[in-house]
Amino acid sequence: MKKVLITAFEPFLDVATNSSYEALKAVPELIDDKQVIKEGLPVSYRRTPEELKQLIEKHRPDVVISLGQAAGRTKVNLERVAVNLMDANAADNDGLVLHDAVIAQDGPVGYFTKLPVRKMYDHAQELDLPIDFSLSAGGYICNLTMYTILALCETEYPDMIGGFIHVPLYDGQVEDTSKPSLPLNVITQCIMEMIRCL
Ligand code: PCA
Repeated sequence: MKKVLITAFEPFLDVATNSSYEALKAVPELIDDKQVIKEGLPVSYRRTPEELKQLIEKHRPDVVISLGQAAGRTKVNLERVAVNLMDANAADNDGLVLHDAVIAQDGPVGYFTKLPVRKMYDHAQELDLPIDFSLSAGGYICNLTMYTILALCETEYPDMIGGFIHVPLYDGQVEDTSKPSLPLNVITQCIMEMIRCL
């Protein structure tokens, strides 16, 4: 049976919940022939990479996908690339703000995901699910997490593949209904169908 580690983040900034975490809660632990292991991650430049490494070491998954919340996005986004950069105006949950900082001094400028994102996208189109590609996971903790996963796949775990999926806010999180959001169960369904493609 294929082992799939899925992580989601704790809340950050001024939103009391994190849509990635809320959506992941409802994902079953068995999808077809895949065992789904669900874990939470902090929103911290300093702590997140180490916690992620420990989770991978503990579970030894075949696939690792991290989920993160992206306010302002209208669809679930399959991230294609992680870049070697930490740069965001927002502070992390430890109060740290970083600009123009590299993740890995001697690391490559970026990594492409090896997740079957085209297959995932086509599957989503067939089911009429709100899913699209994205060429940037930003410069904050989500990009750092994706870069950390892909660096581990490249170096220590050559048989593992991984990537990152950004999800919009869910309906209950936005008071101003002109701001983009999706029903929470639709976000959960998107995640489940993406796991089915592995
Ligand atoms: N989203 C942030 C970090 C945690 C999360 O859920 C991001 O897009 O970087």
